[in-house]
Amino acid sequence: MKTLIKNGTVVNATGTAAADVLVDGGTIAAVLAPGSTLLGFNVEQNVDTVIDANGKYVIPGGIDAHTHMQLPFGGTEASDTFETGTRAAAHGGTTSIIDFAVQTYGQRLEDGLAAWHEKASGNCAIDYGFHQIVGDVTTDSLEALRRLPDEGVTSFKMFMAYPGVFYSDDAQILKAMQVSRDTGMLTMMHAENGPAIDVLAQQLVEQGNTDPYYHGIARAWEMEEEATHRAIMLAKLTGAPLYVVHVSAKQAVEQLAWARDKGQNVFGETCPQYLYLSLEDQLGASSEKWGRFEGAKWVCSTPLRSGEDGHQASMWQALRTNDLQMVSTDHCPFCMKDQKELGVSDFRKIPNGIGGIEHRMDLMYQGVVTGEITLERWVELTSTTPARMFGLYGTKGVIQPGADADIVVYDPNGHTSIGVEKTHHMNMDYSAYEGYEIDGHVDTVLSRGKVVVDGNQYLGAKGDGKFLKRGLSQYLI
Ligand code: DUC
Ligand code: ZN
Ligand code: ZN
Repeated sequence: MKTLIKNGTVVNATGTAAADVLVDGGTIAAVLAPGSTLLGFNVEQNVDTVIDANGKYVIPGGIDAHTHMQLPFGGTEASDTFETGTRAAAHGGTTSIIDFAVQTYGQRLEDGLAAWHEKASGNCAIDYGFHQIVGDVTTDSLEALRRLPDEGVTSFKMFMAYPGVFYSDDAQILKAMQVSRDTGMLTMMHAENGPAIDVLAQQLVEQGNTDPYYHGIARAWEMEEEATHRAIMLAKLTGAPLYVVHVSAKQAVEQLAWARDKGQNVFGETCPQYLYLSLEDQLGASSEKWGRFEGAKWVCSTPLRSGEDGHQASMWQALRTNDLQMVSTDHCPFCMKDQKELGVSDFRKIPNGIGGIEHRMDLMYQGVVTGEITLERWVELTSTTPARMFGLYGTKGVIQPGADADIVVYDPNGHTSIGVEKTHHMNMDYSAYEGYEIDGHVDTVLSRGKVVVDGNQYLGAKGDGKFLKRGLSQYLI
């Protein structure tokens, strides 16, 4: 099966050029100058399918390196399954995800990973890999961690937040980071001072401040800055490469930039919610239907930050200056009904998470339209760097011969209206980005050569996606 994507503008992280892309089976066979006779035959007459990308961008499929399908959390479970979540991802131009396999307290690490394989296998619309959450640091789990690169799991996440759930103390983090140093695995960190946050949250509730807004007050930026610094110092001491997830505070970015300027292998991601949404406008929102509980739609951790303090502008700037290297979603959807509602009288009981896997490519493209980032940087932040950071580059993250034919044809003259009654395939009863208008549109999506989305129509099938055995990070200095 051969496909020619002709007349398009190919955008890679390294540059943009008018080019035709020849796909043979699941891989890219050639990237040709328009009208090229290099192959010695009329390419168009020798393919099965032609996709005309005239006036459109041809980009490597998005890679969302931070998702939580079916995560048991906050007394419930994230509402997207691997089937619904990856289908929504495909609609939004994302062709690979890296989800977090969970080892819970008291569980063997291997069993946690096996459970995630069980959940995902045969259900995904697009390719998927795993990071490992280390929820119980023991001699056995550290030994098991050491063996994970052989299974294609080359990064693990620890939590400085959520005492009693996923939390690890500094001693446990230090021990795991020593494994990270020895193996080259990337340590991913949820950097918030959980024990201190929990005290602040309890005091707020005791004072009668139970609305979602106070989730953002309890999880103060000082607690993110402090934890980020502590993680950096532990990483420095041990020599572990560090990747801080869902960065939202400008002071945390300053910590990352400080460490990077000293040559340390320290990286960070942010998420669309920290670029577009704020403490005042979303966590503090009220509606006729939900009153002040409306803000529960945006309860996630790290929390949305104050627009008055300029955190959002600082995130955009850090994306331009490479103080932050990439954008993931932290896709962790919960419905308002029966899920977010658990915290109707106490913000601490609202399951933490926002769904956005379907909108990441569009929301980041809007940053190109508004002049926040360049076209090439859009591709770099959403596909190329995630591939390099997590050991997939060459196969993923680039339009070049030999790479997987994970390709998105994106129309800069198209339009996307985000809303739960409009563009919405995630298993949620609301949209965190309701009313957002995007000056672009995901037209066609190929996953390893197969057209899975064509003009809003889903043509894929569950089980199309295969497990990605990843190598070590290709981003280290
Ligand atoms: N933050 C969230 O908002 N949800 C899942 C886990 C996390 O760290
Ligand atoms: Zn986290
Ligand atoms: Zn997460």
